[in-house]
Amino acid sequence: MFKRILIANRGEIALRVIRACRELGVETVAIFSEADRGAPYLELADEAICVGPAKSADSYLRIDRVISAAEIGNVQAIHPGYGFLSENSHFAEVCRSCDIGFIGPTPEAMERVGDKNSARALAREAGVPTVPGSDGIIASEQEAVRVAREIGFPVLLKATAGGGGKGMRVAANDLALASAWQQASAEAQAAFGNPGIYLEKYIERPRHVEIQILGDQHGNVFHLWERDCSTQRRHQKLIEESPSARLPQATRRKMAEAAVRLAKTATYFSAGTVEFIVDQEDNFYFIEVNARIQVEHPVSELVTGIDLVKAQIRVAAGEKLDLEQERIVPRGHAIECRINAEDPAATFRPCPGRIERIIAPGGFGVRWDSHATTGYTVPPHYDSLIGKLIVHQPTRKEAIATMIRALKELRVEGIKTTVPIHLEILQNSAFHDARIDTTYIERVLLAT
Ligand code: MV4
Repeated sequence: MFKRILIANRGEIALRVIRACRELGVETVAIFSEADRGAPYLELADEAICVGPAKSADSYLRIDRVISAAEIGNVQAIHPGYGFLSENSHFAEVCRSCDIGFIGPTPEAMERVGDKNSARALAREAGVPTVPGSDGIIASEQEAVRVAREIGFPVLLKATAGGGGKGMRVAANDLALASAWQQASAEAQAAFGNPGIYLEKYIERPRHVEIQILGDQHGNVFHLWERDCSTQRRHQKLIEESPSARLPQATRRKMAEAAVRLAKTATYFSAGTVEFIVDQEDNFYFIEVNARIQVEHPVSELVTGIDLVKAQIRVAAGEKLDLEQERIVPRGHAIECRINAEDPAATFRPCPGRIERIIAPGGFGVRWDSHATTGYTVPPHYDSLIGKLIVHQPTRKEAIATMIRALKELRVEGIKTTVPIHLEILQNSAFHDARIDTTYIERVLLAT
């Protein structure tokens, strides 16, 4: 096991990793930018090193500075968290060349699953259902029209270097497709430095269901069942839950087994998420792999009882996972609400600023993962997440009731947060009846 680990991240996920390390008896080195100097969670690390000014590009994203901090801090490994450098295969490669452990997949596995087009090829090889579409990058408008006519309109154009909804465009017919292909390609080149576009049949009003996987360096890959992340707004997840409320057991099992096959085909280890969309007839289609620990990982931890961050650290240290798939039986129902410093009444405009007072909820079945404290100033430079409220109860109905109780108990004074929209969603009949798809929030709830 490592003696000392650097956490190349900030905020709630940095605190989450520090907690896991402390329980493993591993020392921690935190990094911070000038904007995070003095943040209370940094005091929980054994050492904290400044890596630069507020701007991410000059601090948290500076590979040279993170590696320097790792050398100064005399660490054996780095945990990247999520976002920032967590899916940067060059960073994972630099760690390896500096003989510093990277707590995540190998650079090769990260690239195999990270490029959307190569991931689709892996999925086909692993017998994982993919959305009917092009067999790779579309080379011309003519090819786009030919493929679209084969699979049927509407179709969706996607950037192979994109992800998370960036660079997607729907086309309803030949004429629209020609111009959409031009624009999507130009946008992809501008946004990702790669104009590669592929094409899929557009699945109307899908649900977003993802499978948590966990592999070690001895060829073992396990799944921790699914999370339903359909409650989103503009590809920003608001609420995640497990299990997925309206998915037949057979479908859940087939998705989970498909995800494990894909990970094994990719020789993937550490934590990862295989993302699917599910149509109205419960058909599921592979979309992409997220080669990192995700914001919503606590939902899976609560229903399975497995600490995913500790498992990642153990795997990176070469340990074999002490798990058996048959013994990973989800228990109860977990729901997570992302508490962001945003104003839902003003198109979720970020609202950084000083938290005059914060009182966290507690009680039976309530988990509050947050770095925020009274007097903490939410900086404007990074994502607006200030904490995750996660509840775990025997049934979904009870979990919803506990979440409503905990949201009403949570006090955050001095800044606006997304608490009101969560209360509105949790008391909405469509959410209660689990009739939410990925378009519902924008189509119905925010249409007013
Ligand atoms: C799709 C789709 C419909 N049809 N692919 C959005 C980003 C990435 N996660 C994949 N996404 C989608 N891919 C086909 N062929 C609809 C979405 C989608 C979506 C998917 C999951 C979660 C939220 C979403 C919101 C809008 C669109």
